[in-house]
Amino acid sequence: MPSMIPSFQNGPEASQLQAVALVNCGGGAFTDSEGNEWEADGHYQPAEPDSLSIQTTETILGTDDDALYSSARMFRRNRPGPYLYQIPIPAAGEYNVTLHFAEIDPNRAATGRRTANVVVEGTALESGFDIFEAAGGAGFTAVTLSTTVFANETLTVAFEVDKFNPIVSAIAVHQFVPASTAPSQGPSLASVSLAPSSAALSTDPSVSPTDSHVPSSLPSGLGSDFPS
Ligand SMILES: [Ca+2]
Repeated sequence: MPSMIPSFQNGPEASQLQAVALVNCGGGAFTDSEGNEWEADGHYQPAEPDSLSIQTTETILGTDDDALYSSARMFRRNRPGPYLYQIPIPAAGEYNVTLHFAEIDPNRAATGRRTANVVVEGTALESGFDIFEAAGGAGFTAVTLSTTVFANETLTVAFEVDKFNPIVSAIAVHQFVPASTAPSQGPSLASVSLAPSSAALSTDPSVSPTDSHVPSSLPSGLGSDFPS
């Protein structure tokens, strides 16, 4: 895959992020506005119908890539877990993981109506993560969480039920590549907010430095309901 994020500083030496896996949870393969190629949903458990793909036709705010967020994998809380993505990676090492979310069910478009613990490689990234709240109190709005973890063979993202059914819109896994050996050309993945100067980084004091929220502010209209 061509994805590169130029000029990312990883400690004293410059490095770049190269896509290892870009998964469009709940949706099909597509190429985003930056030319990154996302694969169709996969690597998840439990299989359908214990988890479901949900979709909306509403516009998604806070992104140029509505298609990434207008579909989501929904894990049904009353079906057997655990609720996981297990994504193959090429080698043991450090990986950047960015999880993409948007609340696309209008019945969940209020604070506290859908919360989940988000666990990456066994470490809690967020407890009681509330997509709607993270988006500044807005549905149909793109939000991301990012972290860097060490992983070997597979990278596991787990969703633990807190309130209602966990959902996730997309998962991006990037590896760090020294700038001196990285390809010099390639589109950036604009939705991954890693640049220290990014104005999109959250100022929420409850968010740890390894996380980033990218909220927008406008609510949206009605959509369809989804099964539980
Ligand atoms: Ca999706």
